[in-house]
Amino acid sequence: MKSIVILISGRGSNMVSLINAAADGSLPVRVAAVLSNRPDAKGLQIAAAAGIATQVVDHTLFNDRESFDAAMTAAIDSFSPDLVVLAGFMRILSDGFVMHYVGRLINIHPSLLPSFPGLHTHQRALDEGVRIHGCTVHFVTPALDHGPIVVQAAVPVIDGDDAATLAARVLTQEHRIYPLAVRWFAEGRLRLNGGRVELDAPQDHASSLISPQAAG
Ligand code: NHR
Ligand code: GAR
Repeated sequence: MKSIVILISGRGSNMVSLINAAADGSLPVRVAAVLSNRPDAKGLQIAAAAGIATQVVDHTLFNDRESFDAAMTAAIDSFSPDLVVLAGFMRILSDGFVMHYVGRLINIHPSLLPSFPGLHTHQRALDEGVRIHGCTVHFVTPALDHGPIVVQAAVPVIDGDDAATLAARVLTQEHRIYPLAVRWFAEGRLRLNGGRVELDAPQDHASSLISPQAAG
């Protein structure tokens, strides 16, 4: 079975959705470890309680991004994962880190990329007056939040929304599409082709999911 390492910085609800899916058999991967750059990340206790190895690489103890990334790489590689999964991980990663994991590093981002890369996506979506918002799973490339898109889910923006209500609506969809994307990876069905992701043998999934282009 393929194994994954999950990187978090905080609450870890996306991490929980992956751990639960792996536990109930709907996601055929082993969660080898959960790593955090913050010692106080709530998700660390949840992972440990689930019997998963946890490790902290505290970014405040490093002088620069490169040395933090080198320590993070060493910690990750000690578990030999097939896939590295960013789940609410809040540190921008250096080009060297990203290239070390090319094709096996994914992120979930709380907007419909390429709209709203970076931080504070829900408030920015409200400020722009968009009617449709959502989330994106993408392969990570050196260009922040611009890697090939694996799957997206859309939600409506509803009158009276604030950043918190909108974030909660998006988060529900994040918890659906991240296990789905990791499953597709584990099944070997994702192919990178000219900066786009193709999904081999597409099968039924909910209509709110905008799936990658089906491979021939
Ligand atoms: N690294 C690379 N090279 N490429 C990507 O696409 C990445 C990445 C690292 C993280 C997640 C991303 C998101 O989904 C992600 C994608 C953090 C920041 C940020 O500005 C931006 C985007 C993302 C994650 N972080 C600040 C920094 O200086 C710190 C913010 C904080 O600690 O609260 O690193 O949105
Ligand atoms: C999620 O909404 C995730 O998409 C977002 O932070 C939240 C983490 O929640 N990620 C980013 O903003 C990355 N910069 P979680 O810790 O409960 O999974």
